Amino acid sequence: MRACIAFAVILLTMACAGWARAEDGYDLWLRYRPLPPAQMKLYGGRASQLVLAADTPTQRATRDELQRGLSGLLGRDIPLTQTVLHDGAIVVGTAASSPLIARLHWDTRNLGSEGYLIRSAVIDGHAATAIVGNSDIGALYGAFRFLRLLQTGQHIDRLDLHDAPHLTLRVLDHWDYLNGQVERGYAGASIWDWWKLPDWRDPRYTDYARANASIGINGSVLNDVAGGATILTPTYLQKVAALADVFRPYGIRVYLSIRFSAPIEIGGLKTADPLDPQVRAWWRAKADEIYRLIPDFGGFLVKANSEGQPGPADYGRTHADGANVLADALAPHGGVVMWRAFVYSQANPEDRAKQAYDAFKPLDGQFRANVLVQVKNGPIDFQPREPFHPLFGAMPKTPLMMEFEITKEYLGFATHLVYLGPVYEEVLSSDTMTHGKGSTVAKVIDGSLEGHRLTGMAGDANIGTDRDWCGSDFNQANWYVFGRLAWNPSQSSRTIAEEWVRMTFSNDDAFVKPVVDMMMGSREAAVDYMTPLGLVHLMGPGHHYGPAPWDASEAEADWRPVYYHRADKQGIGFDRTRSGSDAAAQYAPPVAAQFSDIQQTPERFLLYFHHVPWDYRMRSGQTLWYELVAHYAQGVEDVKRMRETWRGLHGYVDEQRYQQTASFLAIQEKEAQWWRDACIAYFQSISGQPLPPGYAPPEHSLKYYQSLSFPYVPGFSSW
Ligand code: BDP
Repeated sequence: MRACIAFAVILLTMACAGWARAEDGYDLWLRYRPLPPAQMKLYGGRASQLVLAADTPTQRATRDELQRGLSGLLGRDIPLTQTVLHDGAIVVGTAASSPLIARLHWDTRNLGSEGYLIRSAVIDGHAATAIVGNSDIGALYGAFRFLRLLQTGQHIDRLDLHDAPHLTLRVLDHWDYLNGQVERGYAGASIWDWWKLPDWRDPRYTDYARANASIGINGSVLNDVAGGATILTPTYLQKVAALADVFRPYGIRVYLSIRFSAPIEIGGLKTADPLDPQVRAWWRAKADEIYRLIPDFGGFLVKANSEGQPGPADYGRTHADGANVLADALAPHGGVVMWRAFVYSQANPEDRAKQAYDAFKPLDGQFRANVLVQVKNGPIDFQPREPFHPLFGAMPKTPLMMEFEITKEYLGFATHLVYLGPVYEEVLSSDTMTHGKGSTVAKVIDGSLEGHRLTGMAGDANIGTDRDWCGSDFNQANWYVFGRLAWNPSQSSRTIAEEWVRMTFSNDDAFVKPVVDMMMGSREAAVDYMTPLGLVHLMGPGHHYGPAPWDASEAEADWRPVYYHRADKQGIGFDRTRSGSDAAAQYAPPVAAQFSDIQQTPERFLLYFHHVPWDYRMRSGQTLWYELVAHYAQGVEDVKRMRETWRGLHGYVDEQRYQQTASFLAIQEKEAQWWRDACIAYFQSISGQPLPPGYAPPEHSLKYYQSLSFPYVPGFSSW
């Protein structure tokens, strides 16, 4: 009896500790805090023993994760055995590693090399759960899924589920420099301690790998696309190899961004011309050197001939020539090239929105089989809202890889609560119509529409040395949803948000529902207070902090907000129809027709495609000017509501995370108001229109907003 009471006290203490103990966010969604007692009891009988070989590094990682997770969630250690001793065994592995699993003779052909199945079964006369993959990595993914079932309060009896990734490459792109700075990073410095590598392997690298594996990310590009060539020198390749060693058990390959002119800078050659035999030989030798150190090296990511980067055009060669020389060097080793289509040049007077399509579409069919062209979600540059990129569906012979931005460069940096799931889902579910109705972007990138086997999605990471990794608790959701959508781009971002909230904060429905609603509405709020109705690129010059729709200070025309909104006395918006740049014509005919016709264009893209008179009648019956003001005001109202929602949730989460979110929401409200006021003040100065009745005038004069300057904005310097 005394033992029972003691046990109950321990359970209670642990449950309370899980609720009350301050948390710093380090554990991400892998918190494994004790479940409520009722749930613990429910699961207890189903998780009493772990049957798992631990002979390989991945098997050991799987064992460690299950032991950590189950003991944390259930409040007791789960013994590890090699045979099933009683009911409640969890049998994990592959047919090759586990005779028990081999004896089940389950058909695992549709799981591929990374999929898994989780099934309730009777094994050796005992009720058990089997987590099975065709590879150790598949089993590891299954183990994370099993833990997620517990974390999110699902039933685990009568399980029969299987899953496999829809995309081959699920990659984080780190914009990290070797000096520790992170381009557009708002969560501290780079987590790669290049100086101390390869000798010091920070345990954080393992936690990074665990977090990625838990959501199926299987690649990491370690350095920024605009970095130098030093990463390819022998000293740095040793460091890269050390990281690869840490990541390998978790199924994560390393990739490197390379500088196209590396053969000159570190190779001593006079040219980097991709058709020069010496250059070709240099890249081959470099690839051989890398693979000697890192046998499973993933490949190269390249930003060429864009924003000042060198590239094949410097030698009169095409992007295909440039990509292919690298592809040929990597091919014998199984590596790939991810060649970015984020290409535009100020020397080109054409609408920037058109330039990537113009440069790449004619090259369809000219890339080697191990090249993916990596395309940003929209034609401009990760704006709060853009239509999908017209290249999706327009290069059927080339695998196109999606690039999303996870770091919130254009969506409020670290502090604004903006869940990016709806940004990603909106683009992935867009119908390109390139192969008839239903040709969604998701089907282009998962290869099903055009028959590609090599497929991928990249996300520009929001990770840094902050304890919470991402600069705020809610930013972690953006890393999470990216990984989950890279696994299967047809999933619902709401479902993923719910999963994340349950794991990160609480399983209590009274908390989950309002928080998920708040997250789902947060992106539209940001669009409203920043760039409503299809506006883009109104942010401050260079650092991209705050509103500056008036700005024309940048040397390059298409870095200036005024280039994008084109507001004048008559109206506002960029005419991308036939009477303007005709960028709309880059879409498949039915989509082009829709975007070219002001009546048919969805109002969320109105000013992206049309220059519209201020007194134009919107679908609501109000004028464009009225609606513009109303959207700006709505954005601020929405943030106020988000704050109220959060205020009502005090007590459901630990104080530390509660308070930080509350403070960040206050910053968001202040900055949303600033965006609203500055934009209305500016556009009013152009339109000359009176404010619609009921809308408060901006707090300050336009001059005041224009006078603000921000010399030390994070994530940006003149490095
Ligand atoms: C822009 C960022 C810049 C990146 C660039 C890119 O402002 O820092 O280098 O994208 O993706 O949005 O190359």
